[in-house]
Amino acid sequence: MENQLEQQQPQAAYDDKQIQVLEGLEAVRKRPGMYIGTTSAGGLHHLVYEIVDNSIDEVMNGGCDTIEVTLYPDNSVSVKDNGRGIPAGYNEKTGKPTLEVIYTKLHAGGKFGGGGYKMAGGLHGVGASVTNALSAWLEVENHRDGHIYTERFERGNVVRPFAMTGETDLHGVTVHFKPDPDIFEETVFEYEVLLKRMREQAFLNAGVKIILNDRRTDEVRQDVLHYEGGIVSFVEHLNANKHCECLHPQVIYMKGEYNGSIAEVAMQYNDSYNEMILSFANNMATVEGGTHETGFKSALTKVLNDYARKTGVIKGDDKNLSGEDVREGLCAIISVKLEDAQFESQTKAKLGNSDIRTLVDNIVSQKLEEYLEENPAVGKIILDKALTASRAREAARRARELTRRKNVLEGSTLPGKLADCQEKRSELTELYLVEGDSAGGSAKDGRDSRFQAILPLRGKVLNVEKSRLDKVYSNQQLIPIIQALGCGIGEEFDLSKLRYGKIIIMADADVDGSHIRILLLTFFFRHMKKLIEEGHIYLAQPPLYKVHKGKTVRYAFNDAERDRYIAELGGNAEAERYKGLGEMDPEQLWETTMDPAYRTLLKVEIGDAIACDEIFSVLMGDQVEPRREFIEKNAKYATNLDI
Ligand code: 1YM
Repeated sequence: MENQLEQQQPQAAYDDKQIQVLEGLEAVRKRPGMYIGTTSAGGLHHLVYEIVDNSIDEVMNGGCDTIEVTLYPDNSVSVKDNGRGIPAGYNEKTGKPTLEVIYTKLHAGGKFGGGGYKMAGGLHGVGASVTNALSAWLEVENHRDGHIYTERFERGNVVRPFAMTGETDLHGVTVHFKPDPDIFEETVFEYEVLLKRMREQAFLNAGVKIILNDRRTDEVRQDVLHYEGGIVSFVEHLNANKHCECLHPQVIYMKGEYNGSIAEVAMQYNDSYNEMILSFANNMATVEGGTHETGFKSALTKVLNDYARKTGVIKGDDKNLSGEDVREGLCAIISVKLEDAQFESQTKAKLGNSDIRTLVDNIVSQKLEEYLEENPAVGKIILDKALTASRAREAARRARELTRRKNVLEGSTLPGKLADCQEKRSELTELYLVEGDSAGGSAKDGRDSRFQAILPLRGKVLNVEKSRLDKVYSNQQLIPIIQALGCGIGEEFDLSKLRYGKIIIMADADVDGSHIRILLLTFFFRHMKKLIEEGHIYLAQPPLYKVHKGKTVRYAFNDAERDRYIAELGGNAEAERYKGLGEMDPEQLWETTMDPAYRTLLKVEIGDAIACDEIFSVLMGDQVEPRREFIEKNAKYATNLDI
């Protein structure tokens, strides 16, 4: 990236290295998106990660065990570590202080030839200079070899030169900076976002202590993140937050090394029906997986099948357990550290190094087999879980076969209640899932039938969080939805067959409506996640009030809007509260909720896969107490509770 950039820049007429350095940071300020993704909240937090990453590198190199991150009232933030401190010398080529080079030169030396585990590619590792370029000011205080060295920058430029400013018994680096409000749309850090990232880093680097302080209000908040158990603690944390039962008390942990690369795996089964595998390469989440994940999955399936045959649980011609069978209820973390990480895919979130697949496969094949030999009771529990999953999958397959023979789940039959649209190109079509027959009737009459299809839903949808696949596939409320969408489900899901580009859930703005929304979202999240990931699922926003005076009518979507319209139309104006969609006539429903020119749709997105998994488990799962706690904690966010 650095080379490309330098080529794109006009050739400097003067051969002054200082100028070139400044031009480098100018490029960052001109196109910040290229370096940190966005200039909204995501990019803002990224500035902190870049600095913390340097401290984490020092942890990995064995020089540092404590990192402290502090937020201040002026929206500045400091990161302090107790590592070796930055070398205090001068750069041979430029004659500039090493510290200054790190903070002013893009990509200074690809992790400075230090032999660390810095990543090549992706947003990660673009480094401290990017944070400096995008900060209104940044100060470094470096404790090394008994001396304190400081330097200050503003918008990437040196304003107080590098100098020795004192003596010290300590060692380590403190960086204090304030993101530039001219660059960022959002300048207020979100504590929870930083906390999540710092916790993740603490899990991934066993033993490091990360302290997070919030000094922005009188009530100082502090979290100390310190896990001697590393990724074992990570798995315990994830399973505890899911509020399900673990099937065996101990997390299984495996680690191995080859050719300078290290791989670690921690895993534990719970009684849910979902799998949760999180993978990391050099402490960065690889949300699209990659070779480390593939190696893990294939070894797991192989080891458990071998073990099942060896113990006689599977015999002779019996079918093998599938990958999905052995991963039902599995929570696992895979973390690899390697020198030259290669990333695939657009988002650089998929690891490509093929030797890592072999490494992880070997470790899991060997260590898991040993573990099962030594812990036959746990082995039995895991096989029981996988066998039950396998039987359920078999039952689901039969249910699907049966319904398929009647052409039920295939696109060829459409549900009787569906009022389809004329348009066939799915980019242009919309399917409204409407709560209740009467609202369904209004929607049918009010819609633009050229591109809008309506499927009324009667009664409560199945809670799939508590149901196995066979029940899902034979459920009378879900079958029409699966049929209408046309893209199949489970192993046969095929996004290219989707019949509607937008799937819009339209339910009342009351408790029952919320329940239907969450049940449908649970179904899509657990069984057709791609639809959410690819942005096909929407929530309709029906108005809460009709404000009218004479023939003038306004629709209000919240109380403030209602009051504004009443004031605008004059004191006699009347406001009527809609009790439900069914109360609106077809024209009103079209005007307020379905007409693309005026309606508001909320697109459903998975911001945070772990948080989503937890929320669905807590809200829809077996245990009542965590649900009560969640609702109490979040009730304040519910704006229109109808009791
Ligand atoms: C709050 C941010 O940057 N800590 C930090 C940075 C470095 C070192 C230690 C370090 C690295 C090496 C040797 C090495 C850096 N040094 C360099 C460079 N904290 C923070 N702590 N000695 C110390 O990688 O070989 C770059 S970063 F280039 F000078 F070595």
